[in-house]
Amino acid sequence: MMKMLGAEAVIECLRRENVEMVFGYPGGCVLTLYDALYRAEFPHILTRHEQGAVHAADGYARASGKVGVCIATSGPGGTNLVTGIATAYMDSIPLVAITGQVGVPYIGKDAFQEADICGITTPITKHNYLVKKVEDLPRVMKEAFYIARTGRPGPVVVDISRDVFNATFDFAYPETVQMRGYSPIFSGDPADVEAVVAALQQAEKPLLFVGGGVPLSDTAASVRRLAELTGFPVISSLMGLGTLPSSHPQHLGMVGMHGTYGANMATMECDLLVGIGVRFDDRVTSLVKDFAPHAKIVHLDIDPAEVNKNVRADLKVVADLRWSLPLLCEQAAACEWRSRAEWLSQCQQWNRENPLPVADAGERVAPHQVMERVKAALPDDAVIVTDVGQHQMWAAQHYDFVQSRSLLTSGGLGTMGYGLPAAMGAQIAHPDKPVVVFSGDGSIMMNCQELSTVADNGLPLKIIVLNNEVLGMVNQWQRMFYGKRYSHSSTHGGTDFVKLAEAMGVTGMRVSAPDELDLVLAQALAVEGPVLVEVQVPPTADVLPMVPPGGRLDQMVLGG
Ligand SMILES: Cc1ncc(C[n+]2csc(CCOP(=O)(O)OP(=O)(O)O)c2C)c(N)n1
Ligand SMILES: [Mg+2]
Repeated sequence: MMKMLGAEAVIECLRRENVEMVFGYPGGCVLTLYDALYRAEFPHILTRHEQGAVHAADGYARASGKVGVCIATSGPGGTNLVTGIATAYMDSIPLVAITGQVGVPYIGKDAFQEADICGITTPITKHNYLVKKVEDLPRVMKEAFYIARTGRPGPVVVDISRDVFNATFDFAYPETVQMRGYSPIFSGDPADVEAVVAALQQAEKPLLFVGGGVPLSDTAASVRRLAELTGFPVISSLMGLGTLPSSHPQHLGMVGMHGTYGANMATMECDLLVGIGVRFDDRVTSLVKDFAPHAKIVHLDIDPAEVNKNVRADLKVVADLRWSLPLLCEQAAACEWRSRAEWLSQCQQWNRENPLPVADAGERVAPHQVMERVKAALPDDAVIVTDVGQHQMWAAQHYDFVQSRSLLTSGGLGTMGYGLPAAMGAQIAHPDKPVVVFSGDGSIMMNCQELSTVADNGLPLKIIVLNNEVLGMVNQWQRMFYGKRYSHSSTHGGTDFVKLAEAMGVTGMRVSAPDELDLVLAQALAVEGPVLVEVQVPPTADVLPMVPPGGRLDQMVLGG
């Protein structure tokens, strides 16, 4: 037992949880906490907006596999976290967000800077807590970290009254967690795995489908082993990219709205689809009734609520992939696998005959070229972080991700403004790896204040802004589905991104013609500190293929 202030206890809890960095922004209700941070010299990065802090914690978590932590004050501090918490929730990212709350007697009185952050975040957190008694603090913090990282990971909010920070008590950190109503599973039923192996054996046209659960559970090596043992083709959701490199002969690429021809056709033609850590998002399935119409569906997931949520499953294995995949591999290794070479070569042929269409860029730089040249200039362990829009899809299509956790992107919520702050977190997690952001002229503006944080902390990010002077993805939909009525989707090229970078203390560079690309990229990568490179790309390039909304996966628009 140690006597300490509630504020000091929070920091002690972070130490006990082996937290190495927190991202935050101070204010009235967390002043005592910040005073304790000052005295304890606990590692903390001051962002320029609370949304920056929460995305940074998220990027840190995605890159490292550890729990990300952010801090904000009550009221507007807490509400500024909301988009980031929802982003993390949709992609199952382990986060603990600590918010200050007004004094206990003031709660519910519309006190200055009061917002019901637990009420607001209930639908977008795995769990949340309001702490009104200092004695509850150690148990709540212990539970918060436990809930965030175990089972299907997710964000947890701990809302702490300022009175708790200011109270003194006898601190003791619990050794274990005991909660009624929460017991995350690890193992499943071995009989379910046997049934899956039997189905794999029988299928004529099997297809493995990997999603975000694979990087989250660090099981890419098992997926690869299963693929290579069986010889089955593999497709990936946006969140599963990096599980198998695009260059792997069995990997057909991304499936869904902007998926490859091969991945989408294979989905339509397969007779067995094995979903591994996926949630059958509508960007993958399009209309569910037309999704994988000939296939028996197998679903491997840790969350029983995912099974039969969007797509009915014929077979399921509800367990941690760290349990089910090794067992599946073990049993697969003991089987004879008859050749599916004909099926695999059919899948490969689809991709060969219909490669990803590339835009004609005219005088400007073609977006796919940006992805390919950046890839060529970077090592395989570089971390790529994207914003949301066309540039995100071009990165997913044309950058060859060869390692798990090498693509950080807001898949579920599609949050513009995610990229730059998430990359700060990734760079903190991996100080020695190159971290590159692909952003757009729209997205970068949503958290461009964080350029100042990047410069202040000397984070050597390389930020590549694909400037098409439009909210390109919106513009594309208006071009394709709204009679070219470009309602409020142009940014009119009004921003000088080089000057913006320089104003924030970040080196700015510009690429305005294709022949400058390699040279400027080399110059940017040679700079030790942060660099923003604006690349001028054409305003009317489309992301293709595209499955029009409501269409079937085999009804892709391929070109023109
Ligand atoms: C916070 C937020 N607001 C609105 C949208 C809707 N939206 C999706 S993509 C997009 C355009 C993105 O523009 P930009 O960052 O320039 O990327 P581009 O598509 O041009 O590559 C918009 C507005 C969103 N995803 N997120
Ligand atoms: Mg744009």
